[in-house]
Amino acid sequence: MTDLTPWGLHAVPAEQLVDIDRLGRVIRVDRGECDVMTVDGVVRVLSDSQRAQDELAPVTGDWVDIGYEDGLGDVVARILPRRTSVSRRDPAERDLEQVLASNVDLVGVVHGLDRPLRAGRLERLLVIAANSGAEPIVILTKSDVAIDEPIEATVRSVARDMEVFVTSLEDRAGLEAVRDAVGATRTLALIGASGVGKSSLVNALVGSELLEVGDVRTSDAKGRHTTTARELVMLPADTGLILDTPGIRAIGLWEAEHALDLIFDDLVELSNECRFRDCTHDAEPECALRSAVEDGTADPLRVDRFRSLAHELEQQRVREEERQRRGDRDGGSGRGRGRGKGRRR
Ligand SMILES: Nc1nc2c(ncn2[C@@H]2O[C@H](COP(=O)(O)OP(=O)(O)O)[C@@H](O)[C@H]2O)c(=O)[nH]1
Ligand SMILES: [Mg+2]
Ligand SMILES: [Zn+2]
Repeated sequence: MTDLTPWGLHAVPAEQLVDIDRLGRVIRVDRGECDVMTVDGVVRVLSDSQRAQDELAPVTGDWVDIGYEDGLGDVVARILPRRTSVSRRDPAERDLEQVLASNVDLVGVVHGLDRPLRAGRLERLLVIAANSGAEPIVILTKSDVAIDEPIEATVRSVARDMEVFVTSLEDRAGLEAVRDAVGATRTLALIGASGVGKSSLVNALVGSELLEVGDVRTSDAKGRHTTTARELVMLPADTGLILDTPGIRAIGLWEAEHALDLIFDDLVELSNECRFRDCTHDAEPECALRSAVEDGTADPLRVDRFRSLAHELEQQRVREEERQRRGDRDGGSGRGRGRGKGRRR
């Protein structure tokens, strides 16, 4: 019997566990099938989203109820409500959410110190991390081959009061600290570009070459990468769980207004002093953000990035409202392509 407690079971509210037939946590998702950790060990389960669930496809980290269907075998019958979910805008479809991982406690935004860091990219990843409902942290890898740029200072200016870990696999620096931050029964999801060292970090923490490392990347006909799955792995001696994700290039935000406020709380606070409540900090008179830029107390680039992210989310909201109005008119017809991949809220 596998004890599901180290897999994070205690975080599932008891009332969600009534009427469950076979409980398990999704530890890996492949096309149409997934691996689910259950009391009987890992079970391979069919997860054809189109068939099983119209709107909700299982993602790594989900708690699910496994059912059985004649001719199909084990299937994902139901996905329990997600406590947290890391999601972005689907890169293939502008107005669809794509969930990358669920029920995680920490989201580590990973960057390699061997390459330059664009503050705007880090900000986007942090907004995605914070928007999940989990705690965002930053992990800077490869300190042994760090380039001569003030990356940590940039990270500080963007991540401000978040925890920042600096690691190197060369001398295992920082690894214990990351492991301690995860903690037993908790899940850390890693997100970041390809090649920054996410899978190597997991392997180093696990103590074996469990995950594939290096710039291995193949594409299917549609040009998406399909190599690395999102995988949930247990650290030795039940000291926590890590969820590795393939490198993400496109980091479109999805309904992340609240997280934007968290990452830019200083600017949000300042904007309360703008004359207009709906100030876009563009050409309006008596704009507190523009004044702060003019008198040198706010970073003009950071203010620009804040404005453009806020604008992106606003546009998305407008489109969503329009779609809902249209949907109401045609009586809610029109199933979207690829809808099973995410969830429209
Ligand atoms: N020098 C050095 N190389 C590292 C370190 N961590 C990862 N790498 C290398 O970075 C490359 C990409 O690592 P990988 O884990 O596949 O990155 P991922 O795409 O984020 O999963 C591999 O060649 C690793 O060996 C480190 O701490 N120091
Ligand atoms: Mg990897
Ligand atoms: Zn303003």
